[in-house]
Order: sequence, then C-alpha cells, then structure tokens
Amino acid sequence: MQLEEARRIIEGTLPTKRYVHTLGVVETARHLAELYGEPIDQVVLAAMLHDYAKYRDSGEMKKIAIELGKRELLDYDDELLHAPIGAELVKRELHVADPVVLRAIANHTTGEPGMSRIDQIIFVADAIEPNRTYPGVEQLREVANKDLTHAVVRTLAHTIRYLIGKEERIFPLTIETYNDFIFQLRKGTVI
Ligand code: DGI
Ligand code: FE
Ligand code: FE
Repeated sequence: MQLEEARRIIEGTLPTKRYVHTLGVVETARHLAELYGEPIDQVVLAAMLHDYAKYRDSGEMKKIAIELGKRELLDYDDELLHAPIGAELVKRELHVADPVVLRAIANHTTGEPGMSRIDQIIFVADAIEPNRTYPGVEQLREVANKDLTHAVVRTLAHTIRYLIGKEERIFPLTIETYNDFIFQLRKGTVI
C-alpha cells in the first residue's frame, strides 16, 4: 500500500486529533529513519497505520485476541488491544502483508524484547511527535536524536512510571522489553 492511500484511509477512520497525532508520528518517524538509515517507505507506512484500531470496539478486539491465542491481553487495560489487534485488522481489512510493517504496528504500545530498529523508530516517534507535551518530552527528543536505544529505555521508563502513578497493572511484555533494552544499553558501555 502507498502512503497516500493509507493517509486517506486514516483521515477517514480517526477523529481529527488522532489523525493530527498520526501525521506527527509519520513526520517524526521519517526523520528518525533518515537519521538512522532505516527504510523510509516501511517506516512511514507503519507510522501512518499504527493507531488504525485505536477507537475500535474493545469487545470486537477481544474476540480477535482470543482467536489469535492472545488471551493474556484480556487481563490488562483495553488500551493495549489496539496495537496487536490493530496489526491484525490492518492485515485483514487493508491487505497490508509486509511483516515488517505489521510487526511495528503490533508492538508499538508495549515494545517487544529484541525489537528491530524500525520497531524502535515507531515506538519512540509515537512518544515524541510534535503534539506530545508532557514534562520531559523535550529531553527525550534530544536523546532520540543521539541514541535510539536509549530513547526506547526512556520511553518505557516513562510509561512504567505513569502506570505505577495510576496504580495500573503493567503488561509483562512492557517490563520484559525494559529489561532487554537496559541490557542492550549496558552492552554498549564498559561497566
Ligand atoms: O495510542 P497512543 O495513545 O498514541 O499511545 P500508545 O499506543 O503508547 O498507548 C498508550 C496507552 O497504553 C496508555 O493509556 C497507557 C497504555 N499502556 C501502555 N503500556 C501499558 C499500558 N497499559 C497497561 N495496563 N500496561 C502496559 O504495560
Ligand atoms: Fe497507539
Ligand atoms: Fe499513537
């Protein structure tokens, strides 16, 4: 699928605020892909489609989660569904078949241990796109321009702190990803 076709679908699917967020993720992801030498076409398509299922009925998405053998998702916040089930819906409804694009959509909320540089770009771009305004976002933007792996760790730390602040359950994959990326970060330094 071409970016322009995806853009039209997303414009017609998401409310204005979420569409504007999506365009911010696309431009931020494009910048990071250029900076880190990752394939632009796959990155911008994944960015454009990453929140495709954000406002889908959670009951419908839970059924698909069960079909896919992802029952563990049902024990956590419904917000988690839109990433992995969104990837499945993008495949089924928009006929996007590229596993690189689908994976980046699937893990954009929790991350995933060992996730690719493309996945990392979508994950970080989602957190730092220009419409994000939370405290610390400016510093995270600077880190993202210097060290993508470090930006992944910072983003996960921010999410985990936010969830602890709300006394929410933390999905194990989020913690597993945090541990994996801390390990990767340490490997790059002499301890
Ligand atoms: O879809 P966006 O708003 O652009 O961003 P996102 O896909 O990162 O989703 C953020 C939401 O997901 C936010 O409400 C917090 C929630 N979330 C992220 N990680 C976890 C989580 N919720 C739970 N329960 N556990 C997690 O590990
Ligand atoms: Fe999302
Ligand atoms: Fe998003």
